Amino acid sequence: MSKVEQAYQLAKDRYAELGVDAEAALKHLAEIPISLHCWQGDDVVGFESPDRALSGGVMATGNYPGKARTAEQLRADLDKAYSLIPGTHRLNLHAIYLESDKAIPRNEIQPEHFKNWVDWAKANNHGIDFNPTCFSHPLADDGFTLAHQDEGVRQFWIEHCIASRNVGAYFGKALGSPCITNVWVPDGYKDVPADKLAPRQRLKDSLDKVFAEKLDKNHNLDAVECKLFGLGFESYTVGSHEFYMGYALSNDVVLCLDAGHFHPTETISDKLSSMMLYIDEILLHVSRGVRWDSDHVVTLSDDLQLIMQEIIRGGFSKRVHIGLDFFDASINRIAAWAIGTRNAQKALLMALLEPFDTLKGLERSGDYSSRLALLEELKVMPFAAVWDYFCEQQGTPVGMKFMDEIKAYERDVLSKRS
Ligand code: RNT
Ligand code: ZN
Repeated sequence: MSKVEQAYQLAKDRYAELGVDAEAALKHLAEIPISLHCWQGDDVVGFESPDRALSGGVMATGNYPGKARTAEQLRADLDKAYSLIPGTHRLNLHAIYLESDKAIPRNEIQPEHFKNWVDWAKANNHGIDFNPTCFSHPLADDGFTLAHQDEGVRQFWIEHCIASRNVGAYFGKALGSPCITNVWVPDGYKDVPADKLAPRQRLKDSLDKVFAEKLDKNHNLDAVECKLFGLGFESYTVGSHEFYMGYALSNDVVLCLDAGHFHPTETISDKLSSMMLYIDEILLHVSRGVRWDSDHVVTLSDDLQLIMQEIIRGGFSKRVHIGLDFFDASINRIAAWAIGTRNAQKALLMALLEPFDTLKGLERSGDYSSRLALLEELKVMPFAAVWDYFCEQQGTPVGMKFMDEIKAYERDVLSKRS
């Protein structure tokens, strides 16, 4: 028996004393896919027009060497990342990650431009999720897309979103797992607008046109993502939380909640138990806001633990889809994926190892002192031994060993890229 397994056996007994089945927790954890966002691998550049600057109120800062510049490189980097993350996971693609010999206008993207991604996903057992790219484009330069005043510009973005849904349906059909196609638009103003209503009316009208054709939900699931602010869009965002919550509920689409898109003390974890009473499915963009930025690498914070607790306590692991959304160009990009994803899984495992019935019992009987005591004791239970065992069981590196692999890949592959 390996040292890792010995430690696990001891930890398993400790959890059993609390009435928690560690074996069952690991089985459940292995069944929860996390959708890795392709855009961490190249600072949200894509392959459509590599010289185009990132816009839309998001920003990747840093200049760490070795970023992926071709789809082959990005897939190789993703393969490396997945090999360091226990379990089987999905990929979240953006429209600008298409592959084509000639320039394709965004409103003309087709499934064929994503064929290589499908072949790769099939070979690696990944489902794919998708996003229209309504930023980093001349027709988005004034900060408006689906809510633009100009009907022609609006129409262009409507067509792009429709084309993206069709690509999503192609992914879902080809891979036998529904693709969540998530619409996020940056639209908003730097300074306080006079008319907050008209852009929202236009966005609503555009979305109605985007979603007019019903697609088979076994292939494509539509989602919409709200935001409070963006860099340069500090005063007003058309697609606010209330806007999209209302839209998702009245139009039967998935609501996407990004952890970095709310006021600093407002948490998405607290929204789940409310929203899940009214909506079928939710998509999460697990992220970490730091001051103006909504996209730092996910750490094992209280915030993250609360999100995963709410998913597990509520029994929502099939109805809440977990995606990641961060982009840090100041550290090794594969390390960013591995660290962030492993943290999301650690938080899930912690939640799966909770004696939730006991906690509920204490609460019902009004024993809040014991509730607090137990919650705090849980933080020092031998969780790490269970996590290490999961990594070993799944054939992925235990502890800091994943960084050794990243360093070797950096030396052998990344450092040779110009
Ligand atoms: C932006 C949104 C959105 C993007 C990606 C690239 O604030 O979070 O999800 O990060 O689509
Ligand atoms: Zn997001």
